[in-house]
Amino acid sequence: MVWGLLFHPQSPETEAIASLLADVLVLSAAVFSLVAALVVASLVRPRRARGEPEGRRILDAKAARARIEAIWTCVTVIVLGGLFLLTVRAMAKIDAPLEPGTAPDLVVTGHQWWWEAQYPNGVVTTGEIHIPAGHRLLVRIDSADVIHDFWVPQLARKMDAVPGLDGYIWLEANKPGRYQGMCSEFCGAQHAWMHFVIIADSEADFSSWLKSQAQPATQPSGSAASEGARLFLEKKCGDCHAIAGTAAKGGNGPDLTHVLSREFLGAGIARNTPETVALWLTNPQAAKPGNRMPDPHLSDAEASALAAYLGTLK
Ligand code: HEC
Ligand SMILES: [Cu+2]
Repeated sequence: MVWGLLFHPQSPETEAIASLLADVLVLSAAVFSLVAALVVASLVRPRRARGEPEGRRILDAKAARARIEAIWTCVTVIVLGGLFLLTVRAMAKIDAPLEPGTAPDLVVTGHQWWWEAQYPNGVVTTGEIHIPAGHRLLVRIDSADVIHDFWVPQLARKMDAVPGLDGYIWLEANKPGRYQGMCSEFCGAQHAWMHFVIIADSEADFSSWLKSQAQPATQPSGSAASEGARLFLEKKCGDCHAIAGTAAKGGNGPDLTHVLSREFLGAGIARNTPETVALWLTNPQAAKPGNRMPDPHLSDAEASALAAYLGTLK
């Protein structure tokens, strides 16, 4: 039906949101139609036209006034009470506990301008967040700097990412697939390029993904890549970026341990290709204007050594 063309809820939580919206629209349409019909009827056929005496105004008749007031008060209370119950029922399905007793299955942190996800086994990823389809995960939403808002329209309600304040949501996908997410609270220059994608995998795919992401980076073998690994530390890339298994432990930029396994760079602004990686190294401000990575001022040789090293980080 038309509804399906407009919205594609893909989790029990968003199905509850969509059906609440449908209920509210139907109820509002019914009230609107009733009121509109009464107004039109009284305009089209006033009493005089119906051959009835020009009755006294209702407000003059005390008893009639009391009855009508009672009716419209009751109707309003019933309608609003119904909406209240529907809303509370939907909230009970949608909202995660404010202070859950168990540890979250996933911690997602908003940064200017990219999202980081941490799994309980220590895996950290950026922008492409895998989950097992059909499982309801408790997700803690956090911020490293300003207020962001985590939103995957097909899967979950919105949740603000407020520094120092934990927000919890349920995140779940009925079936495997890719679900686009974005930051939904203006947070600075590149707010519009703060995308992420939830990748719901089958159980087997998810556990093999998690296993491969848990591997530390392998020592590069080729001479260019080894030189790149050395430069990564020398050029202070490691102050902002972490690469598991090396001395690079920075947290101000995306974890690069498995950067090659990701499809996008810069929170969705570009596909992850050798060309875009090269641009990111030689002119990060051209790759994503205003982003928090300063130009590292590399020579061509240094940039290609670093690119060779990053090319080993599967
Ligand atoms: C001051 C902190 C800082 C330093 C130093 C820094 N970066 Fe970055 N880098 C960032 C931030 C922040 C981003 C993400 C920007 C965004 O998407 O908004 C980034 C993004 C990247 C990306 C794209 C990754 C992705 O998943 O989008 C690569 C590759 C990268 N940096 C490599 C390097 C290398 C190599 C060096 C050293 C020459 C370096 N960075 C130095 C902060 C830094
Ligand atoms: Cu934001």
